[in-house]
Amino acid sequence: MISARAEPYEFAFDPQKTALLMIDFQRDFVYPGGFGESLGNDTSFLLKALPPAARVLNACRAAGIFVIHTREGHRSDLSDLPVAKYERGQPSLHIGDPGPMGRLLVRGEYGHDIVEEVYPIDGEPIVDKPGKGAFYATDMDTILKTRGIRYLIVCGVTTEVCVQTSDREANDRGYDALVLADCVGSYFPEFQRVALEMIKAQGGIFGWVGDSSAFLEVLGSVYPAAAAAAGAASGA
Ligand code: TIU
Repeated sequence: MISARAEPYEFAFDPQKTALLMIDFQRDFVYPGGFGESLGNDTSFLLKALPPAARVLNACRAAGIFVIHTREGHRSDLSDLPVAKYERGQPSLHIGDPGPMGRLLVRGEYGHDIVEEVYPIDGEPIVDKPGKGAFYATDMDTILKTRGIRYLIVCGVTTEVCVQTSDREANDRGYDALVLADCVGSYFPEFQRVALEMIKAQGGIFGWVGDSSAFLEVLGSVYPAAAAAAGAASGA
């Protein structure tokens, strides 16, 4: 077991039983012209999570930590899209409507896919999910349990929506999860702050909150290749 500085106290984990969970780093949320912007959001707020998340991703790959990615989206016939989700917010553009990056939040479209900086490589499962949570209507739990995973390192967007929903789901399923504050992003700075507060309050009611530097420090001390990979990703 090794441990990373975190709140409300050190996050102890066994790297062999740990997965890096990369949540919804899709063009639809991160870039203008996608689903996120159609909801009235300024997507530029999410961009700053990408460089630290890429460093963590590269370090975990070098350390041999299991990596799993998620994407929120729907079948092209929208048969898994609840009417409630379709209608919510009375947006000018709905899920499934055409946009500059293809049909909004539809699987197989350019906007639905993951951005280049953190794109999956061979051997890293991608879990397509119809909802906000990574465990709802997916085989996420089966994949993690099959690998003997107990600990999760969490990066992704957005902090108070898909990241926190997934973190709560993971908590109820018996995982210990560390959310890296600089590797998650929200359209709302205030929600970023309070979403992270909620996780670590009450002795870590849903889990732990740390940051990429503390995590990379401990990983690099045990796996020198991880330190080199993180440095290479940052251009250091
Ligand atoms: N709207 C918003 O903040 N997020 C989402 O709709 N999905 C995810 O967080 N991935």
